Formats: sequence, structure tokens, C-alpha cells
Amino acid sequence: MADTTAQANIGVVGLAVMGSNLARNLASREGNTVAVYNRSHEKTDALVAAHPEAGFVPAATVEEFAASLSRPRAAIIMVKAGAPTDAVIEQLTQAFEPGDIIVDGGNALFTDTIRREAAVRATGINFVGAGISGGEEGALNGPSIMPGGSAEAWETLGPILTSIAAVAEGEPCVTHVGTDGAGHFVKMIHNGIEYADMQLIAEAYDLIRRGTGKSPVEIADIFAEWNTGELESYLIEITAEVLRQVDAATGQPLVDVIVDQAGAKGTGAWTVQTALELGIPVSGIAEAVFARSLSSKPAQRAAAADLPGPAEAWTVDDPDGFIEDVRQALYASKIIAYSQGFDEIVAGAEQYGWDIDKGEIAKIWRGGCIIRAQFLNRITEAYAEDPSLVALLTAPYFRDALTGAEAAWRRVVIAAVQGGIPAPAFASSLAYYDGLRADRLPAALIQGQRDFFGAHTYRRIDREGTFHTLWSGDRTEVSAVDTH
Ligand code: NBP
Repeated sequence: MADTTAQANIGVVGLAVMGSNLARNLASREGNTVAVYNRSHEKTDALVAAHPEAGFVPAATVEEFAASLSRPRAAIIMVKAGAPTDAVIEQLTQAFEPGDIIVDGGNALFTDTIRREAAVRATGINFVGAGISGGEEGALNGPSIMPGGSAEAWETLGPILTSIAAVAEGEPCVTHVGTDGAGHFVKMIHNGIEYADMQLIAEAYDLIRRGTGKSPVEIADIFAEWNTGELESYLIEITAEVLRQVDAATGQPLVDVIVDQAGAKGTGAWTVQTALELGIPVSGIAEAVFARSLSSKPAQRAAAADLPGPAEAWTVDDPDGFIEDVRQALYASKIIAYSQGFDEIVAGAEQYGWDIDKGEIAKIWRGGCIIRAQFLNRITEAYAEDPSLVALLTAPYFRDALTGAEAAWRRVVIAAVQGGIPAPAFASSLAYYDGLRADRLPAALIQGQRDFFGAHTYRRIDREGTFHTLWSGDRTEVSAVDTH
């Protein structure tokens, strides 16, 4: 029987990969004593036995777990998202008291977090949905943490989460994002941007490989070189590592023996679904999600494999020039993906009443998480200069970067189309850029069509009011103000 006197200042429920590593991280920080509990007790025993140095306080039941925590109790749930999370919240709510804090550190959908927060708050207990990024390694050594929830909960939790978060340029990668579901919302956007970033890198690799005939190892060198400049990031760094890897069994580049069907756990799709509801065009992220879906349709791909492409095999005339063009296109498209992601944060904050500091979000993504990149400092600076920046891509630094990359970006998209190489994220990012900067859009025609078939009305450029044209009659324009 474990000693259940209240001796731990923080607890972890769910001791699979993420929970056990997070518990070890917590235990390794000065001042923390960590209570641990898992539904199947063997996992708790195994963790405690494997890490005596952690000084864990194990619990066999939820009641024992609650008794082992000092007040206000604080526990981080790291179980499978969905029904298991609801089940654990229910158990903890029974065992905890008003003022205590339940943290869901799993990958919950932010609307579930909003629902759960309201239900738990009604009992007087604080509920915090915290996005935790960085996978197993981040959980152990320092993740980027995006907590939502109340200011009261943040008072207790803040120092604990700060103690385990990654540190970037001397600053901890954690901030109180906003109330209820704000943390999980921002974590969702992080993952959506991650999808876009990965797809753009994959397109860059594909274009270089098919356009120049370079081998994966040679392309690894190109990515390693890129990682010393403005593209410096974790994803560029690991791309070089992946491309350099040789398969031990066949001697082939590993990338050539991996089945080319990309998986997904759903957070990218959530980002796009939410963006559709908010009316925010996150086209780069959406293309990235769809590209994974397309890759994972082997029957359709096999059936379409003999459809015609360009008649002649495609190669570029100036490989070095093309590679530099691709680098610039990648940077420009990446700016678009982040700009779109931050647009969704702004729209979500407005819709759900969160006061989200965009510059702080960029800061806490600089370490611990998958999209960590040097480039995030530029985003923080952009929002520091102009907190009400209407679109990230219009900030002076990004405007200059896009101006510098624009011609190369177009050349790359043209080359992709001519070569029959799919580059949906590059192409859609450029289309988004051209759409935003257009003087006139054909949306005017769409408004005309809508008014024609549905009397949906339109506004005019030269007069106030709402108008409807009698399309099938004498084609006289009638003011809807008069007709309704
Ligand atoms: P899993 O997502 O694989 O979940 C396994 C844990 O959930 C085990 O501790 C299991 O207990 C517990 N559990 C289940 Br399943 N049903 C339960 C129930 N009804 N009641 C109580 N416990 C239950 O673990 P993970 O991969 O460590 O991820 C934990 C969370 O962190 C997830 O929400 C995940 O999305 C998120 N996350 C994961 C990563 C990553 O890289 N893996 C990264 C970021 C976030 P048992 O041992 O008794 O079966």
C-alpha cells in the first residue's frame, strides 16, 4: 500500500508514452513531487520501478491518487483523446474538491474542451485544456505547452508548467493562451501549420529530385545547407536526416522503400474544418491535408496511373538556379501557411471570446514543438510592431521576403505544371497570394450568378445599399431596399 499522505504537488493520470515521459520531466525539476496513476496498475508499477530516481508517488486508485496530492490538487491527464478523457475527468471530478485543477494534456478537440470546462467549472473545480507539443521527446525534455483555462488555475499551474517547458532563447515555451478551449485551439492550429510545412518540404524535395535527378543524399545536403539560413527549422533539419538514411536491408535510400501513403491523426483535418466554419481560407493547410488523403488512395492511384502527362521527360536546364528558386518558393509558401494559420487564430479568438497574444504564440512555438523555427521570431516582431496587423504576410519583413521570392515562386509553379509534378501547396499558396493582392476578383461575377438564380442580391461599387436585378425581365436593376 502506497503512502497516501498529501505529498505530491502535481499528478499525472495515464502513463503511456506521453504521460510517463511528462511525469519523468516533472519529477526531474526542482520542487516537484509527482503522483502517478494509470488505469492498468502494471504500467504504474513499471514506471516507478524503472525510475526510482524520480521519487514518484504511485497510486492504485483514483481516490488514493487524490489523497496523495497537496491542495489545491493539480493533475494532468494524458490518456487517449475522446471517451477515455471523459471517463478520467468524471473520476477525478468525483475525487477532487472545489479549487482543485484538472488538466487535459491530450490532443482534445477544442470544442470538447469548451464543453468539458463548463461542466467541470460547475462543480467548482478548474479545468484546463493544455495543448502539449513535441511528442515523446518533447514530453521528456521540454515541450511547447499551450494551456487554456482560468486565470486562477494558471496561478497554480503556471510555475509547474514553466518548470517543464522547452526553453527558447532563454524564454520558456509556455503561456496562458486564453480561457477554456483556447489552448487546444492554438495547438490544433500548430498542427495544421505543421501539415502545411511538411507538405511544402515534400513538394520541394519532389521537384528537386525529379527536376534535377539528384539523389536523396544529395538533396539531404541541400536541405542541410538551407537549414543554415532563413529556413532554419526542426522540420528542415529532420528532412535532411530522413533523406540521408539508407535502408539496412536493401541498401536503398530509406525514403525509396517507404510506402508513399501519408497517415494522419486528424488534427490537420480539424484545423481545416474549423477554418471552413470560421470562413478563413487556410488553403495551404487544406492542400496539405488533401495531399495526404490523395496519397492514401492506392486503388484510385493505380486506376489513374496510365492517364497522360507531359509528352517529354522533364528536367530543368539550370539545376542550381532551379534549386534556389525552390528554396525561395518554399519560404514564400511557408509565409502564406503561417499567415493563414494566424488568421484562423484571430478569427477563433473573436468567435470564442479569447484574448490571444499572437506574438506570444509565435514565441512559445520556438522550442519544444515540431514547427520550431528561427522564422517564428520574425512573426513575434511583426505582431510587436503592429498588434492589430490585418494579415501577417503584409508586415514589412514578410512583404519584403515575398517581394524577393515572387518571381522564383512563379517559375517553380510553372515548372511543376509543365513537368506534371503535383505541387498543390506551392500552387495554392501562390494563388492565395495573387488572390489577396488582386485589384478586382471575379467574385463580382459570382455575386451576379447568385443574384440571377437565387435573388441573393449584391452590393455596388458606386452606391450604398443592396441591389437585385430583374434578370429574366427587362434587365433593369432594382434596389433591394425598394423591393424588400
Ligand atoms: P494513448 O493515446 O495511446 O493512450 C493510452 C493511455 O490512455 C493509457 O494510459 C491507457 O490506460 C489510457 N486509457 C485508455 Br486507452 N482508456 C482509458 C479509460 N477509459 N480510462 C482511463 N485510462 C484510459 O497515449 P499517448 O500516446 O501517451 O498519448 C496521450 C495523449 O497525448 C493523447 O491524447 C495523445 O493524443 C496526446 N499526444 C500524443 C503525442 C504523441 O506523440 N504520442 C503527442 C502529443 C499529444 P491503460 O494503460 O489502462 O490502457
